[in-house]
Amino acid sequence: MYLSKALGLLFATGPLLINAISSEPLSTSGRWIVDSAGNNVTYAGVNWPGAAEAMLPEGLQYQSIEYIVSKIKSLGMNVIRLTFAVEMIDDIYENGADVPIKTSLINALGEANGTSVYNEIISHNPQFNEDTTRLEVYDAVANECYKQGIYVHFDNHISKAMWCCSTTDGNSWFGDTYFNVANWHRAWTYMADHVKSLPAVKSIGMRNELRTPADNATLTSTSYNWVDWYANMVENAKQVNSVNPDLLIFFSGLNFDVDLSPIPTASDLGNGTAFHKTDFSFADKIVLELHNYDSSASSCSSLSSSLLSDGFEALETDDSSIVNVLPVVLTEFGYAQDSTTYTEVYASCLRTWIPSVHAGWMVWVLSGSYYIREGIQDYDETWGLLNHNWSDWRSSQTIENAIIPMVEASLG
Ligand SMILES: *[C@@H]1O[C@H](CO)[C@@H](O)[C@H](O)[C@H]1NC(C)=O
Ligand SMILES: *[C@@H]1O[C@H](CO)[C@@H](O)[C@H](O)[C@H]1NC(C)=O
Ligand SMILES: *[C@@H]1O[C@H](CO)[C@@H](O)[C@H](O)[C@H]1NC(C)=O
Ligand SMILES: *[C@@H]1O[C@H](CO)[C@@H](O)[C@H](O)[C@H]1NC(C)=O
Ligand SMILES: CC(=O)N[C@H]1CO[C@H](CO)[C@@H](O)[C@@H]1O
Repeated sequence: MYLSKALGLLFATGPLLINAISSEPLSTSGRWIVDSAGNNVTYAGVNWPGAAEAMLPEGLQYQSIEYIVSKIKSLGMNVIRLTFAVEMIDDIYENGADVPIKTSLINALGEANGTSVYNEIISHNPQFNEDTTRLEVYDAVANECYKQGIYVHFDNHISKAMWCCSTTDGNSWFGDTYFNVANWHRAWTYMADHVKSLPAVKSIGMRNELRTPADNATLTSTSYNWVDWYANMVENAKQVNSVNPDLLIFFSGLNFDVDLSPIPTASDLGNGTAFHKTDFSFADKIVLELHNYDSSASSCSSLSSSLLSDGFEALETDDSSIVNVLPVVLTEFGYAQDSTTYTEVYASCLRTWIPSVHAGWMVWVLSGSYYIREGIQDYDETWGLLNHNWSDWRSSQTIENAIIPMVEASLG
C-alpha cells in the first residue's frame, strides 16, 4: 500500500514516461486480455458516467479533468468505463454537428442552472469554451487518460439520455420505445470510427444492462430471448469490427447483465442457434461482461458459485464443458462508500474473489454527484468514490481498506 500511495503522489504531479500505456491495440488469448507484446492485461478501474441528460462526463463543474484522472491514477487503477447515450450521436446526425456543451447543459438543467454549471465547468477546465461540443469533452477525458496511463472502455449505457436502468424506462430491449436498433448500430459505427483518434480507447461495451421491457408484453413475449439477443449483438459486433478491427468488443447479457449463462457452454439459445467464438473472424476481440449487485449474498461461496454460473466459468480453462473460453470482466458492482458496508459479505467477497480468478473489474461509481439524476439537480451519490464536490474521497476508510487492496490484488 505504501508503494502505491507513493506512486499516486508522483502521478498526481504530472505524467511520467514509466506510466505510459501502449498505443497498440489489445486482444485476447484464451481467457486473458493481452497487449501487443503478449503480456496479460487485467482491467482494474472505475465507472465514470456521462449518459445522463447533459450527455457529458460528470463532475467537471467541480474539478478539472486532469485532477479527476490523477485521483483515479492515485488508486493504481488502469481503466475507466466511460458511459455515453445513443442520443448524443443521434443529435450529431440530426443537426449535422454535435451540440455545444453550454446548450446541452441548458437543455438538461434549464437556462439559469445550465448557464451557471457551464461557467463552473469553464472555470475548472479553461481549455473549453462556448464552441466546445460534448464529444470534444469525451475526447479530452480520453486523451488525459492516455497521458496518465489509463485505458478507456467506452460503454453505450442507454439510448435516451437519462439515469439508467429500469424495465419500464423505454431503453430496456431492442425495439423498446427509445431503443431504436438502427440508431444504436449507427451510433456504434460512428463511435468505432471516432475512437480511432483516441489511443487510450481499447475496448467498448455494446450495451449496458439489457432487460425485460416490462411495460410491453408483446415485445417481451416475442423478442426478449437469447435468439434475438444473438441476432442483435452479433450484428452490432460485426459492424464495430468492420469499422475498427482493433477494438475489444464486450458482450453483455440478459436480466440487467447478470446472465450470460448459455455462452461459456455454447448451449442452444433456441432454434438451434449457439454462440461459438470460433464462428467469428474476430474471435480474439471478444470479451464477456457481467454486473453484480447481489448485496444480500450470505456467503462468498454462494456468491462466487452464482458468478461462475452467470458466466464467469468462461475463465475456466480446465473444464471440458467450457466451449467458449473467454475473458470475463465485472464491469459494474458497487456499494455505499461509508465506514461499514465494505466490511460486509458482498464487498469483501468480490474484492478477494474477482482478483483470485484474475478477472477485470470496474467499480460503480466515481461520481461524486451528478449534474442531474432522476429529476434532481446536483444529486449526491452515496456510492461515489469521490465526495460531492469531487475534491477527495467520500470514505477514506473504504478507499484504504477495500478499493486500493482490490487494485493491488488484481495488478500487484
Ligand atoms: C498470464 O497469467 C497467467 C496466470 O498467472 C500465466 O500463467 C501466464 O503465463 C501469463 N502470461 C503472460 C504472458 O505473462
Ligand atoms: C438550480 O440550482 C439550485 C442551486 O443548486 C437548486 O436549488 C435548484 O433546485 C435548481 N433548479 C432546478 C430546476 O432543479
Ligand atoms: C411494443 O414494442 C413493439 C416493437 O417495438 C412496438 O411496435 C409496439 O408499439 C410496442 N407496444 C407498446 C404498447 O408500447
Ligand atoms: C468540498 O467538500 C469537502 C467535503 O465536504 C469540503 O471540506 C470542502 O470545503 C469542499 N470544497 C469546496 C471548494 O467547496
Ligand atoms: C426464440 C425463437 O426465435 N423462437 C422461434 C423458433 O421458431 C418458431 C417457429 O418458426 C417460432 O415460432 C419461435 O418464435
